[in-house]
Amino acid sequence: MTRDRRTGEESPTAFGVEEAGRRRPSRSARAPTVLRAFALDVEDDLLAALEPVLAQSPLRHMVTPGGFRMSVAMTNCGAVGWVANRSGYSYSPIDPTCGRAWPAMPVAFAGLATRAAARAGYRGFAPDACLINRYDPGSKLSLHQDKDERDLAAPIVSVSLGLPAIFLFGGLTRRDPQQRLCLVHGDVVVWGGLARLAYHGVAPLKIGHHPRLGGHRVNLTFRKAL
Ligand code: MD3
Ligand code: FE
Repeated sequence: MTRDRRTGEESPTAFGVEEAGRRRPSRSARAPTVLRAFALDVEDDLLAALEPVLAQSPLRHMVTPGGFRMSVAMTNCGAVGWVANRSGYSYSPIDPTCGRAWPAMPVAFAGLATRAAARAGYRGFAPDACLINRYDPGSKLSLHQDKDERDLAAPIVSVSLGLPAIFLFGGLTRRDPQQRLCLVHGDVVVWGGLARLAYHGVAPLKIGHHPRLGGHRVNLTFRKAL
């Protein structure tokens, strides 16, 4: 962990190894911005807004193009939603399970994402997609990059709720060394710059009990997909 000299915020360094003979990208370009407890003052609004979203577009286990059922249950809100199926990954305006539009992005969701991005230096971030991931004990997310969005210059904002998780992130290749970051209820992370393309994943969720979310972790991931 390092501390940003300007803001005092903790941020893990994103890339352990740099190419010999090249200038190291600045720390701010490589590292995500970790905003501890940033969502806590709106947690009631977030959880209240989540209910009707899940009622309209229920959580489901998507199947990857390779035929694997994902252990994380997912749904979306916003103009478009991330979907996986046998033919690939894409952003769709339609929820395939009900054939209708995804629920609108709640104002409390979008407002939080915009404020977090601004705090990290990204003014005017207006997400059009929010992927909602629900982890049960044992659920994990294998190492991957997020590259299905059109504008990779826009940051991704993630909000952690419920049980803590160990988040792994490496560099621009699968082989780069990985760092671990424990994310707990209320933490918000802004992934911009080089960190936006880092390989990342989530270790299997440990059993536990959270006063607001019971035996689960919920992650909200805000993106500009279109
Ligand atoms: C780093 N979700 O949905 S959020 C995903 O906790 C995803 O549910 C994880 O990875 C979760 O794709 C991690 C943090 C996150 C999201 C996007 C990133 C980290 C990222 C994109 C690039 C680099
Ligand atoms: Fe991801």
